[in-house]
Amino acid sequence: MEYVIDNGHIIVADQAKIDRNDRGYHFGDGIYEVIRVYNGKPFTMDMHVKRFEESAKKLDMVLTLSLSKLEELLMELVKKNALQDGIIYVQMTRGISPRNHLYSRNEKAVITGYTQEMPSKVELQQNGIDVWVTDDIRWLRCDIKTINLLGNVLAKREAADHDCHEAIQHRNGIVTEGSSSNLFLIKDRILYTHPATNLILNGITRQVVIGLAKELGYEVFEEAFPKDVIEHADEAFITSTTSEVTPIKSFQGQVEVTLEVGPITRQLQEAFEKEK
Ligand code: PSZ
Repeated sequence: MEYVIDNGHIIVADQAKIDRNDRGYHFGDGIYEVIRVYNGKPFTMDMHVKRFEESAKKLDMVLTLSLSKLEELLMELVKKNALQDGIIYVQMTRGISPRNHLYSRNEKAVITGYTQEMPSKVELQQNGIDVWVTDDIRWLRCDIKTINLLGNVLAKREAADHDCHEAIQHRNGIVTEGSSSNLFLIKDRILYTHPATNLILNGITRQVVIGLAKELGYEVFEEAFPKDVIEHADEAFITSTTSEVTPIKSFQGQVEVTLEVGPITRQLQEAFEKEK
């Protein structure tokens, strides 16, 4: 039997109901997190729930349960679904009310969630992916993990239409991030990635990988760079909860570069494997 979180409670999946007046449907008015589970154990759950709370605050929403209660609830769901290797998805919408742009601060937030088996993408991590370079058309609060992801989904579709696995976005020539991942370049043994500003989501995997790189003795420059410098990179990879550390073997579209999967990317993949 599959269980889900419905309005903050764990119930049988078939019995879950979504209200058609949920503000998530009307406006994409909500937030989410995706948390990786390895061997039945959530990975960096504390960082994810903290970011969930921060996303809520930035959208003038209030979490209706404490972070420790939320962690307990998610752990209970993992156990009930006997999830071994996969993800937990959790989201909170602002509430249920007839369509109206103006929200009230008395809305009762709706927390839903589910789990899904998902093994690591070993083949992609071994061979690398092709990425499509395109304009970043998103709003100016990409630091918030909102369910409103139109810019991201259009970029992902555009990438797939060019047989690429991920879109790498740039804003006026400055590279920001992937449609659902963060980007790292390596040049002369130094790692470069966009700083954690309002223009990117500060990925949990990004933060873990920056920590691991520093522990391994590498310098990490959290600096914005123009898309033209991609041509001079020695190595490149993306990070995310589901892709972990995935090498890039080519950039296509507005930048055309072919890359080998390099030794530092491999070293970081190994370090990440140990961290799991
Ligand atoms: O399963 C999926 O489709 C997932 S799991 C994580 C994401 C998608 N996306 C995370 C993400 C993102 O959406 C953007 C715009 N930038 C960076 C990331 C990476 O964040 P973490 O490392 O926290 O998953």
